[in-house]
Amino acid sequence: MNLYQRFLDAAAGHESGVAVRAPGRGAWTHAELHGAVGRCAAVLQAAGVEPGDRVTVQVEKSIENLLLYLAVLRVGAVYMPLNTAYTEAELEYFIGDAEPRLLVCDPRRQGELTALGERMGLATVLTLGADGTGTLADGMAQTDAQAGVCPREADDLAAIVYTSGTTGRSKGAMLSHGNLFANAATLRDIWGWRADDVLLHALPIYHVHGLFVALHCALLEPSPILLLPRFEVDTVLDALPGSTVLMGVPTFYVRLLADSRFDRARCAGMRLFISGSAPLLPETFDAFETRTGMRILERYGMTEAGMITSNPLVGERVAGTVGFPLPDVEVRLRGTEGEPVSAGGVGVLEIRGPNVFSGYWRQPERTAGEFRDGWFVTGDLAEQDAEGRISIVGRHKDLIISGGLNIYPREIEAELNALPGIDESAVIGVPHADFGEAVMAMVVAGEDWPGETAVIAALKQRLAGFKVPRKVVKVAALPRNAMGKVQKNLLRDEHLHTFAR
Ligand code: MLC
Ligand code: AMP
Repeated sequence: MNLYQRFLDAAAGHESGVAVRAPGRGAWTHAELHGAVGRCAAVLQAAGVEPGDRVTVQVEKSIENLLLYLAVLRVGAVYMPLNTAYTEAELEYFIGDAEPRLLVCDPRRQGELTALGERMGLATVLTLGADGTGTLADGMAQTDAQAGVCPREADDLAAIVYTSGTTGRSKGAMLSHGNLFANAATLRDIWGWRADDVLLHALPIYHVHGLFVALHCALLEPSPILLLPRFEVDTVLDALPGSTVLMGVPTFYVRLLADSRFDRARCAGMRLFISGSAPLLPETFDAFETRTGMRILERYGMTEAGMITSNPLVGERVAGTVGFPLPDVEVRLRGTEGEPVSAGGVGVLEIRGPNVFSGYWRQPERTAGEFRDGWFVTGDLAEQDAEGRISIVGRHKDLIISGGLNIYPREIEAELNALPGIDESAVIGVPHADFGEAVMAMVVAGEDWPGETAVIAALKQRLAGFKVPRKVVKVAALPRNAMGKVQKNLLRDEHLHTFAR
């Protein structure tokens, strides 16, 4: 039941077919990819990695990154990807929490992170560069050994992916081999994956969207992956004619539409554009259809469960809705006290299914707090129409989604409140043309506060750039309700047009 074995089985008989291509790195056949995975797995074992050990990975996207992920699965260890934008302070938290056996980082951060590792009692730090350099790559070049595939049960952990969640600090969602395989097989089927599909892959592979949703479909079919290092309009426009499927966050589609070269002719070979991770505006959906003659397929999911709902491959894709629950996922809507919601009403979406994670790493109480009678409480507010279509209409959780990346206001407020001169703060998301939402902060501060520019600079030292507020406004007081709770909705209304959409 090792998920990797499923990929290996899928590749059997296709050894000489292309598994993955990347600009400047040529094409790798399935035989080459899995041979390299076997060698990488041997290097991991030589570094002391055993089944169940966490392997923390913060490297640039590359074919090597892909094979490292597969090698971690192969040896039965637990893959723990981290956003490349995370600062040392952020890494310190993740490493302290997950206690990995091994950290793999970019060669450029070797000095800084080896020192961090030593301070934290982390056994080994290896490096891996996007150009195939680094100590891990050196190890692979020096070995012919192939580590075997470690047998795993469906419930055994395959990955821990940190997510901001609804309360407290970031927590590690524990995903099993069974969770990941169930979701991948369902998506391959409902999206009609084909052996002649070419996946245009421009998402980062440190989050579930790019790592699991996109890659697993292509690895299970199997079908070729064009692995781009990141989303860039020019590169994606060039790659579209040779591709058939693109998965992206709404910002991808907004940026493509802003370029007049993006047109019907360029999309002639494409069969599917999929959007998710953040709400796709109906105007983007409509503009896309007008320009290309195709309708974006919007789906909805989250780290803890992979994909949950999807618009249909065949049938009506409705703008502003996220479609139907996946065939093996049950959904229900509940009021905040757990009471059922009347037909057509809005409620918190709760879900159950083989894709749903088992809990947060070493956080049984927080896990218990996010399940109700065996159902996972997503924190998203939804409604369901008579046909069963789901629309996400809001969030019960205090969360900002910017360019498909989740930002947890309380984390930023804590950093702001720790700065000299700042008494208290409120962080909100406001509409933004490119990112969907952008981060903005209100601070209550004395005359001696260092000013907006210095505050932003100080936050950049501590937090990944995408979390840093684009604007910091000094206010006399924060609006509060009778319970003393900050009324963020009032702040959002007041600043709705700060970054006009
Ligand atoms: C980068 N920046 C962002 C940002 N991404 N700011 C806000 N929101 C973002 N998403 C900032 C950087 O800090 C930097 O700021 C500046 O923008 C330029 O950085 P960049 O790396 O060159 O940005 P760019 O390449 O334009 O990236 C934008 C993007 C990228 C939208 C292409 O963020 C992206 O690929 N997002 C996808 C995220 C994703 O995979 N989400 C799925 C999560 S899983 P400065 O100040 O340093 O210059 C999930 C479940 C599900 O949600 O349902 O899928
Ligand atoms: P993450 O925790 O990064 O996995 O993000 C999951 C959250 O992204 C969900 O709980 C939703 O709030 C949001 N999300 C994902 N897909 C969509 C979508 N299609 N529409 C609206 N929100 C979405």
